[in-house]
Amino acid sequence: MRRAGLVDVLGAAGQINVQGEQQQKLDVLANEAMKQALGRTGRVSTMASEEEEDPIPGSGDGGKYVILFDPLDGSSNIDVNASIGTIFSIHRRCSSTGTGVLEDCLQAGRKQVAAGYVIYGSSTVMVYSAGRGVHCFTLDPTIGEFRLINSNVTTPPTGQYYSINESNYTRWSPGYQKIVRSFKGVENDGIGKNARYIGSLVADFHRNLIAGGIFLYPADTKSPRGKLRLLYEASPLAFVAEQAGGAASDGKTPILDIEPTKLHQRTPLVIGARDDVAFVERTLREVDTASQ
Ligand code: P6P
Repeated sequence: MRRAGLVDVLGAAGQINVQGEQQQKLDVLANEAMKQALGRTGRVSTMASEEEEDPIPGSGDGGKYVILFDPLDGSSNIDVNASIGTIFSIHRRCSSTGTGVLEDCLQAGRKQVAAGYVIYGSSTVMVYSAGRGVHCFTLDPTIGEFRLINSNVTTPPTGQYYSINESNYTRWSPGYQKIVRSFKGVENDGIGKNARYIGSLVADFHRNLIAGGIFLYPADTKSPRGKLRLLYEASPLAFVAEQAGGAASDGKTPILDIEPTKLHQRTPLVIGARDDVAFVERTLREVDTASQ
């Protein structure tokens, strides 16, 4: 990415991934890099990637762990040099033998042993939690190592930002329309939040984690199950959000409590400041459930 444009890694790879999306060259490169790096550890029995239909066999029976990842999220932003990221979710295997086992991948987010992301922005920052707080590291290119810059990161209970693609407004439920009017200050005497939307989940999530905010990608008439994927986008970020004192739900149920049934299943996502997430859930109950 740092040399995109100088070497031939920009633009489309000319193939469609399992999601039906145009794969970017860097998507393919990032996916191969993740598989090679993780496969060599000898600790991973099974991997799953946004870029591949089926689970990927890891390093044989010795692997205790399962890793699910989105190798390069937000790749539509690559050619315009906006921040993009890698998201990862780590579980203990539940199968006793074999590799590439689907049941190992279909575990609820509450069972993650660790999760996090790397954001490729003005600096390369890795954020993760292993269940004891959230910790941030910055890559020091002079030594090629990640250095701890912030431990036990917490996110403000009420955020100053809201992040949502407002061009979908007409496709939302009345509840989400009311929520966004409230965030804009239309519903309560002009007291609202600042809108910030990069269109790259990791970048929007990271800003809200650090500065305080809420990200929403509701289900709508075009994406009735939402757009974002549960296992390697919503679930790992929900793990980080909860560890930082935030919250994440599909508008009703905590993301970490959703029992997955398909590897690439999608979910609505409301994530960030816990009081804002609670406000969204309350409003949806009052407006949408009441009107059903
Ligand atoms: P929209 C990027 O393609 C992505 O998967 C996420 O990184 C991002 O939050 C979302 O899609 C943006 O979607 O529909 O607003 O362009």
